[in-house]
Formats: sequence, C-alpha cells, structure tokens
Amino acid sequence: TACGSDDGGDTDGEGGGALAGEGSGDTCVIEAEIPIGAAVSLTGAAASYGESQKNGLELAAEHLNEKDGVTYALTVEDDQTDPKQAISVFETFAGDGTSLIIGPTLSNTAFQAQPIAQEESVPVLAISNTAAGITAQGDWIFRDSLTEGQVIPQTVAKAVETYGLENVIVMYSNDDAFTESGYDVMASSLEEEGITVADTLTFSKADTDFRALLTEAKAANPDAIFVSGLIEAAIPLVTQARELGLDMPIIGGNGFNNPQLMADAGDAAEGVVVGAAWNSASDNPENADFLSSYEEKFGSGPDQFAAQAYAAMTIIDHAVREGCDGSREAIKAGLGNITDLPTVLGPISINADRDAEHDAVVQVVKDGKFTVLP
Ligand code: 1QQ
Repeated sequence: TACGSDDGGDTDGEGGGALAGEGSGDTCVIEAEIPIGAAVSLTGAAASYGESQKNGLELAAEHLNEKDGVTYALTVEDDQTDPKQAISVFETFAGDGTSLIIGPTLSNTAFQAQPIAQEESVPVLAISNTAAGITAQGDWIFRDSLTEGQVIPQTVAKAVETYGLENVIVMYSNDDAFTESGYDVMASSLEEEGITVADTLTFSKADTDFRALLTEAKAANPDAIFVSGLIEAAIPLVTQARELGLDMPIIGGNGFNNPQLMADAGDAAEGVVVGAAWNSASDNPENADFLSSYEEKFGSGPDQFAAQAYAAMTIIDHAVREGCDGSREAIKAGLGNITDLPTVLGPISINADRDAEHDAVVQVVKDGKFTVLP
C-alpha cells in the first residue's frame, strides 16, 4: 500500500495495527492517538445545545487523557444546525481516518448525515438525538441519548398525577424530525392516560410569535399545555403564554432541556416541566466529579447535553479498552457490549437496537433551575 493512502480506520487490517494495542481494560496500552470526530451545532438555531456538548466532550477528553494507556485526539466541528454542512463534516471524518463520529446535534440533521457513516463503516454515537428511528438507519449507528419514547410517557404520567390534568392543549412544530417524533409520543401517552386533547396546534420551528395560537389555546381553558419544540421556539412560546395570562403548567419535550430557557424567559419559565435523561442532583461519584470539574473549567454548571456528551466519551473509552483497539470495527463491537457502565447519566447499557437504556427523571423549573419534580 502506498504511503498516505490509508483509508482510515484500518478496518481492512492494512496500514498496520497502530490503533491496536496490548492489554485490556485498565491495562490497555495503545501507541497511536485515537481520532474521535464530533459534529455539533456551534452556530445556528441549535448552537445553545452544541456549545454545552462541545464543553462536555472536551472536559471528558481531558480527563481520559490523564489516564495511562490510551489517548484521544478529539476534533469538534460545527454542523451549523444545517444538514448539508453536517453531511460535509461526516464526509471529512469518514475520509480522514476518524475512528468514531459523535453527533450531530439534531435528529433532523442526523437522519441526513448518518447514511454517510453507515455507507463508509464509521461508527456513530449520537449524544442528543431522541427521535424514533435514529439507530434504525444502520448497524454502525448508536446513541447514548434516551428517545422521546423512553422519557415522555413517564413525564406525561407524572404531570397528570401531580397536577390532576384532564383537558389539555398540545402544540408542536411540524417541520422538524425530533419535534414531530416527540409529538407522536405525547399524543399516544395522553391517550394512554385518558386525557382529553382539546386542540392540537402546529407551528414552524422558525416561528417566534405564538400569540395567535396561544389565544386559541386559552379559549379551550386547558389544565396544561404540552409542547414539542426546540429552544428557539420554546423561549418566546413560554414567555408569550405567561404574558397572555396562561398560567397553567407547560410541559416540554427534550428541546426544553436547556438553561437558555430560564436565562431568556426568566420568571415565565418557572413551573415548566421537562423529562430528562440526566439528573443534575444525582450524587453518584461520576456525576459529583463531573459537576465540580465542569464548574471549575467553564464557570457555570453543566446541562443535560453536556452530561450526555461527557458520558459518550466514557462509553467510547470503555469500548476501546475492552478490545484494546481503537479501530472503527473494534469500537463498533465494543459499543454493542456496553452493560451497566457507570457514567454521569447513571449506569448505562446499549441494547440490541443500539439505543441507550438508563434511568430518566421528571424535572420542574424552580428558582431558575431544573429540579426533580417531587
Ligand atoms: C433531537 C433533540 C434535540 C432537542 C437535541 C438538541 O432531542 O433533535 O433529537
């Protein structure tokens, strides 16, 4: 093989076993740095999620690189909240020998970019994609984020019980893969609970003025409003609801798991209910260490998206060390074996569908912070 023609990943065994080492687990020693690529939204509408993800990834890489034996070379690229850009980033990673791709930030983007990785046999670990069908795109696609299907049903049940809901309004943006998927789960969960949905109101993810829809919602005198939307819509929607005198609980999907909501909507965000894949109050040792080191490095606390990003690197490290091999093929095999691995999200397993399994939590915004709903 000519020098420099390495197709990356060494999945064919050519180019030598630089990514394969000696030992296993804690004793694994690999000479070469393991190249990990991340495509997250650092600009565009999803940038507030992506910034947290970048922080979580960088902190984790720093921590892992302090351990002996295996070193990660993490490259974080901007998917610009744009599927076309994500495709281009995925193509670059697939071509340059990157061992695994993390991301992209949105499901809507992932559905378009992931086929590149699947085609090129590059493992993908999604860290925030919650739509149904993400991992069904192929056997190289994994995720550590819980699906809306794993989080919304218990969120709906808890809200119904806590607030005695009978009659509600559902609102969602019908031009995004994640918000549509989240809506499907909200609708079926509400039906399961025997709740009357007085009206279902749709909007566009780019909308910022919800006054007309909220006035319609108000006319139905609902006990609560359920919203499947991204943060850019969530902030004005919640703000305008309170301005219009809609004081009932607002229950959001994963798009609401963003401290930007409290920063920008202020008091209007108080009482908003969100199911989450990370319990900020969890005192497991991994989380306690994560909370303090994140705060120290970035000057503010992490959010769910930073935690899922951090956990991804823990998972990847376990997969690499298990076979003591940082190639694409070996990481793929290792990801399939993750069982009860301690992480900042709690013990996590990857199931046969390559989806994550771990505990979820229902939170409410109180004094500007997400707290566990008692
Ligand atoms: C998805 C999501 C978003 C809220 C991630 C930021 O859950 O697109 O699947």
